[in-house]
Order: sequence, then C-alpha cells, then structure tokens
Amino acid sequence: MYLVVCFIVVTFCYTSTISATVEVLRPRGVALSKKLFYNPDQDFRCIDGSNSIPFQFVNDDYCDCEDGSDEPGTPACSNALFHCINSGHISSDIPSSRVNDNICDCCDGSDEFNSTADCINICIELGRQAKEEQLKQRELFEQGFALWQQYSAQGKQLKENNKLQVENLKSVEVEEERIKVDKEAVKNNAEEKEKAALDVYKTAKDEQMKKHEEEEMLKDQEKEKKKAEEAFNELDINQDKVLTYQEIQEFQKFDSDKDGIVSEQEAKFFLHMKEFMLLEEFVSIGWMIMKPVFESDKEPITEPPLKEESEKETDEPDINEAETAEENDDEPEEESFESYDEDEALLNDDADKPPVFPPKEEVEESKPQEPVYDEETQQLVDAANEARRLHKEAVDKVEKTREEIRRLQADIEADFGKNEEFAVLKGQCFDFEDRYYTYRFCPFDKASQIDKSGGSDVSLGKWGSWIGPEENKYSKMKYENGQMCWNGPTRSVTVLLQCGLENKLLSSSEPNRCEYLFEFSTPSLCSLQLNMPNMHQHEEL
Ligand code: MAN
Repeated sequence: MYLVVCFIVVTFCYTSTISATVEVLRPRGVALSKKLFYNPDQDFRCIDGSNSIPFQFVNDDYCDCEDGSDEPGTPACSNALFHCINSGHISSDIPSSRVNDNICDCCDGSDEFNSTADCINICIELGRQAKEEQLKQRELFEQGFALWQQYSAQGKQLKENNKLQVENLKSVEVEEERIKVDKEAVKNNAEEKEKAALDVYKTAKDEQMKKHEEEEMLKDQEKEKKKAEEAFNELDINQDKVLTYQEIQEFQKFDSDKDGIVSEQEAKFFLHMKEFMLLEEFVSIGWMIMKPVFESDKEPITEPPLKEESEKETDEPDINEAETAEENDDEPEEESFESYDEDEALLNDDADKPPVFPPKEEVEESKPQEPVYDEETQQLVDAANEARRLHKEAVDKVEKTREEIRRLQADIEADFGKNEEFAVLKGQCFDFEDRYYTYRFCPFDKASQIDKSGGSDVSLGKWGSWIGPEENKYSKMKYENGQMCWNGPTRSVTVLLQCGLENKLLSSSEPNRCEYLFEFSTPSLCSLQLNMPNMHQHEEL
C-alpha cells in the first residue's frame, strides 16, 4: 500500500512516500537517490558545488544553483529535473519546466501540485497493468527458456554426434584408402597385360596394312602390264610379236608435230630411238613413254574411280552404299582412317572407356578387315575395364568420405552460440512474404529474395558472421556477398534476432538499396540471463 503525504512548511513542500513499512521525507521533486543532499538542518550546498544557500531557499521558486539542484520541485531552473515518485508504478524524472504547466506528466499528478489541472493519480492502475504485462513477459521467457534449454541440449548432442561420426569416418577412410591402393595395383596390373595384348594387336594390324598395300601395288602393276600387252598387240599390226617403228607410223596419234605424217623420228621416239621392241622390253620401258599418247584418244583418259572400286571390291555386297558413304566424306578414305589415333586410344587411361577402335563396318568399307580381338585379348581388355571401374569406385568412395568429414568438421568448428543453442537452426529455412517478394532465410547458409511474379531467385547473401555487440553478440547476424546490385554493392542482410516461442521470420525491409534487414524470432535467444525481466525494477521504496 502506498500513500503520498505533502507537508507545507513555510516555503517548503516535503514529500513522504509511505508504504506499509517505509516513510521517507524529502523536498518535493527529489529522487530517493538524491535525498542525502537535502538536509533541512544544514545550509543547502548545490550538488555541483556551485553555491551554498540557506535550506529555506530550496524550492523557493528562485534558481540559486547553476545545476538547478536547489529547485527540484518548481519550474524556476530551466535545467532542473522533477522526480515523479509515482508510487505503485514506475518513478520517473521530467524536466522541471513541466511542473505546474497544467499538463499531468506524472501518473501520481505530483507535477501539478499548484495548477488548475485536475490530475488523478492513476499510478496504481498503471502499475497493475505493467505488472500484468511483466508477468506475461516472464511467462513467455520462462517458456522460451525451456525451449532454449532443449535447443541447447540438442545442439550439444549434435556436436557430440558429429565428433563421433568424424571418428568413425576417419577409420572408414583408412580402410577405403587401403582398398583404393589395392584396386589401383589390380588396375595397373590389368592395364599392363591389356597394353601388351593390344601392342600385339597393333603390330598385327600394321602388318596387315602393309601386306594390303603391297597387294594393291602388285595389282596396279598387273593392270599396267595388261594394258601394255593390249597396246602392244594393237600396235603389232602383223602380230609377229615384234613392234617396229614402221608399225607405229601407221597410227596418226603418234604424229607429235601434227603435220599429218608420223615421221620415222616421231615413231622411234616411242621405242627409245630403236628400230623395234619385243613385248618384254615394251612392257618394262616402252609403255611408260607411250602410254599418255596411246591413251589420249581413249575415253576416259584415266580409269574412273568407280570402275576401280567395283573391281577392287567385287565381293562387297552393297556397292551403292559404299559409294554414298565415300561421296559424303570430304576427306580421302586413307586420311579418315589415319585420323583415328590408335596410340591415343591405347594409352587412354580413362577408367570408364575401353580403348576406342573404329567401328567394324567402317573398317570393312575402307580397309581390309581389321583383326578383331581374339578371345584372350578381349578378356584382358574386359578385365582392365572392370579393374578401372572398381578403382574409380574406390576413389569416389574415399573422396565422398573425406567430403563428409570436412562437412562435419566445419559444423563442429562453427559458432552456434555459447551453449550450441543455435545449431538446430542450421538446415532449416524460413519465409516472409511482402507484396512483391518472398524473402527466404536459411540460418548459417544463405538469404534470398524470390520475385512473386517469377524470375530466378536473387541471392541476398551467404552466411558471414555474428555481429551483435560484445555483451549480446548472438543478437545479430550478417549474410554477405549476395548478387551484385545494379551499379552498386553486392547485396547483404543484417538479421536482428529476438527471443520468441517459435522460429519465425517476422519482417524484411531494405533500409538502404540492396542492404536488407530481417527480424527473426527464435527460442535460441531466450536465455534467462539475457531476457528475464526484473519484477522489482519499478518499485521505489
Ligand atoms: C531488385 C530487388 C530490390 C533492389 C533492386 C536494386 O529490384 O532486388 O530489392 O533494391 O533490385 O536494383
């Protein structure tokens, strides 16, 4: 129970606050904490030491002290403060200029002791409401704190689990590394055998190619011989197996100077200036010099390639198809085959790919049939492929384990609060929607802005650091290096955290262009030491 008693003694007004047990007398407008400066038995010394006056001059509505301390209960000093006792509610100080200004400033009405304002003391009611509010807050913080404790326990457990997992994974990594080394040895061994077998294959192929070329050359020579013999027979008019220059003179095509007569000289020229030639000599040296002139009146001058192809590949079932394939190919056949780099294929270490050889049909069309792998070689190639596959599998496994260890280590070393109370927020995302955007906040990861009318998400930043003040470090987060702002900085977000019973993104704003501000409520910030309101802070005895 609170009572306000005012004693008027000549120019002094004393205020006493009486609760059930306490009564404190002091001049009007003086805060309890300053009562000791006001002793009615002594002269009053200004609190700043600027003057000393008889005690009767305190609150005499005349300013004697520079700091205004002699007039706490009147508006005489412009810099003085009037203390509202406000028994039952919160004491407060108001500028003393507001004393007796006909406006009720103190809830107990004590600032209008000499005015026409009819102030009613509403402190008890306000105090009751404030206490109710305090109780609600207290309840909130108690519930919040219970959740905070759960979060903290979960966070600590997570950290322990992560540490255990890292330990386990490290043993797994050792074992996987061992398997990897084994598989590598198996692979190397298989590849050695494969290479040896493929070297044999390559040698066989080279030999076959060489043989084919030799055969082709022989065929050409044969053809030329045949042509020479046919020419000889045609020119040997009397068929006596001796080709004389006179016989050559019978053929107008040998009239080199086009004077209408094949002269002796002109005819002998084709016989190397001899009188005659026998077949053998003609085939070996005569035909060479005569051929261009002899064939000049034949059509076509050179044999058409198609004829040659069809002659060569008489056993080819679909000549037209082969021709079409050749027409479509800009490169000469020989070159297209050469462009296939077998060495590269043989040395190819890519585990997934067996050595690449030209498709069988292609080989058949362009060249004599390639030697196909014999069963033993094929088995070695297959074994090497399988060894490469298993080795790659082992490499991938150990890499995956290492990646997992790195991820867990990062979580173990991360700052999730003094009591790990923020750890549970990692891996969750929270949305806030305004008219145009959905803002997404994923603690310890990223923040983004999603345009409701479509388009891709805009990164507002990636997790940076805690930036709260020293005494409340975990009240603010920074997310930085988001998408570049047009003609400006990269986007960033400051997140203000507050204690709340649920994790919720409460608001988003953009105080400066591309600098965003989120408000986020979470039980993670409901630690009692920080938040519990003091139930007695308003009471002045
Ligand atoms: C987009 C949004 C806004 C931002 C402007 C800057 O419209 O990301 O938040 O202010 O770009 O150009």
